[in-house]
Amino acid sequence: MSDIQTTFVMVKPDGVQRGLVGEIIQRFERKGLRLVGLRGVIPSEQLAETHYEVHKERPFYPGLISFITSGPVVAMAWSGVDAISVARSIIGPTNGREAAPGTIRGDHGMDIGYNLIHGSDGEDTAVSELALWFPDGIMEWNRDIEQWIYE
Ligand code: IDP
Ligand code: MG
Repeated sequence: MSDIQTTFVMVKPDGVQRGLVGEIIQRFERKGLRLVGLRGVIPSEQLAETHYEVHKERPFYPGLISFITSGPVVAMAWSGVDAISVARSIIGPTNGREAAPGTIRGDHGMDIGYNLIHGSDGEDTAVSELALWFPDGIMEWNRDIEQWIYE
């Protein structure tokens, strides 16, 4: 089995405030992704600014930083074949009003900024985001049911 990836996923403050943490984790578990990191944190300005550095010239950036630092987030690492694109499709497109029902944002979101969850958008960002949010590394473990997830 090639192309095993690990991706960074984060329940944003609106998802935590709305009590959607369990619901969101369940979707990734149920899909067959393997949980390799989980951490609750109230992000510092520095952490949020580093995470969203690519957007720093965008008009929504100041609001995005104050939103992400406003309360607890749940940082996660999920592993599996093509985990990066699989997670993005579970999450749905940025704007909840346009996201299809069945996706997390499509089922629970009505906004482009308050969109409940983040997922890495590529291999390079997954590596840098995992290093940023899990500086002590992620969990190395084998899952007994793996043989029933992949042929
Ligand atoms: P993504 O999270 O779907 O990858 P990006 O375009 O990378 O979306 O934007 C990062 C985050 O910035 C979004 O998830 C959302 O919270 C916020 N954001 C993006 N575009 C807007 C906007 O036009 N207004 C307000 N917030 C935005
Ligand atoms: Mg993005």
